[in-house]
Amino acid sequence: MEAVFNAIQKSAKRIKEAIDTKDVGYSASQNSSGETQLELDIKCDMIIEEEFSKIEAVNTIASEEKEKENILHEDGRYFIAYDPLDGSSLIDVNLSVGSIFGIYDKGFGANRLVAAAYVVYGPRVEMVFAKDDVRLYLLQNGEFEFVKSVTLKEKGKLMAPGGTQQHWANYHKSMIDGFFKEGYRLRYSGGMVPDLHQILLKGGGLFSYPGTTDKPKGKLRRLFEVFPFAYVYTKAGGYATDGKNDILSLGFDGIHDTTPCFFGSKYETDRVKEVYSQNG
Ligand code: AFP
Repeated sequence: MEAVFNAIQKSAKRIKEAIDTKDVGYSASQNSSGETQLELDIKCDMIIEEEFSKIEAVNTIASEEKEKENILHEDGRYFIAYDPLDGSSLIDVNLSVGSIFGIYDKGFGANRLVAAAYVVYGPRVEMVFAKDDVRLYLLQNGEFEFVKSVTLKEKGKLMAPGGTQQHWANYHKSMIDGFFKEGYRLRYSGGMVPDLHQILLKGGGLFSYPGTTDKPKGKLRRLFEVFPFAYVYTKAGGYATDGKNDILSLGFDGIHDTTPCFFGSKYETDRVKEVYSQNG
């Protein structure tokens, strides 16, 4: 695991350099979700693949940017699913973006997660690594330095409601309105890494990306985005649900499968479960 942790750090430093130096142009290819890939997405994907290729413990990698998984070392135990540059459409407006990693043992699946990590490229570069607990690191003078362990409070103050409101279910809209009536403040940038990072570091709240009439299975991908953040939030003392089930109990159909998802502290996620068990 130490080697995987180091590879993530090396990748993050190289990605930060690529973000700072590379021209952002559009490539001709499309990823499996049909989005036009930014050259930078491809560059970041290659960086991570290169770093994991050097580690014998890494059996297979699956990238949000590639249609299929890729076997690296048949005798390795770790299966790693990653989103190399989540929120990359925010780069050209200079908002924060991130990389997400789910580290799975001997095969993919939420119940096989043994660690998860993400990196935020913002005014500063920070990394959160979750294994037994959740730890925050800051990139300073070329090295990631441990800052502190992170835990969520029982109840927070921030609300990050994703998905097109026009397509929300009525009960979902009433639930979100209810939180705002209780005094929650809106914090939504359109990048799940900085949005979830903010809620985590400020002690709690709710990030939601529900199933909607246009996207009944939500937008966010299970293996690359949802399972890793569910692991981080759960280890920090919070919870992640698809509305009814614990995210970490879910299966998946294909590596690009998506799911509705809600991440937060206990108070807010209990409310989600209550509302969704009575509706939908
Ligand atoms: P991009 O990588 O295409 O910018 O998408 C980012 C993302 O997957 C995730 O980071 C956000 O939480 C979510 O999309 C935002 O989606 P909406 O634009 O529908 O709110």
